[in-house]
Amino acid sequence: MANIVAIVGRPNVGKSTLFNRLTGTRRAIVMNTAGTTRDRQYGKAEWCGREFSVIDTGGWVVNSDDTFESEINRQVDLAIREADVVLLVVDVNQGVTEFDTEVAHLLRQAK
Ligand SMILES: Nc1nc2c(ncn2[C@@H]2O[C@H](COP(=O)(O)OP(=O)(O)OP(=O)(O)O)[C@@H](O)[C@H]2O)c(=O)[nH]1
Ligand SMILES: [Mg+2]
Repeated sequence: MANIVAIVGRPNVGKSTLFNRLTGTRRAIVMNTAGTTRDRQYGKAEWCGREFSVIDTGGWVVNSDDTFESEINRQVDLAIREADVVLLVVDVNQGVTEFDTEVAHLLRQAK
């Protein structure tokens, strides 16, 4: 797979909604509950005449002790390593929160 875009961000900001829009599908489950997406999911997208692969990921939880959340973080980490582009999604209504800032910090470390 080439041209991979990973959609990353804290829980419940609209990552799966964006995945569905980009892939023209309803494969990703969208719900107003944080932690809906768990496994990463791959799809094909075309935007402005360019084709690429897109990965939906679960919401990144900073410094979590919860086993489920740590496993989701591990999945996000795999997607980041694989991706050519990482797209950080934030909720425009809430603005940039401290969790967004921490996720951004982790992404910068991933170079
Ligand atoms: N108003 C508005 N609501 C949105 C938008 N995008 C997503 N939502 C809503 O926000 C909620 C969360 O959307 P998801 O796409 O499931 O969010 P997510 O980031 O994938 O969530 P997790 O998988 O739990 O991390 C749902 O109720 C969506 O309908 C948007 O652009 N505008
Ligand atoms: Mg989701």
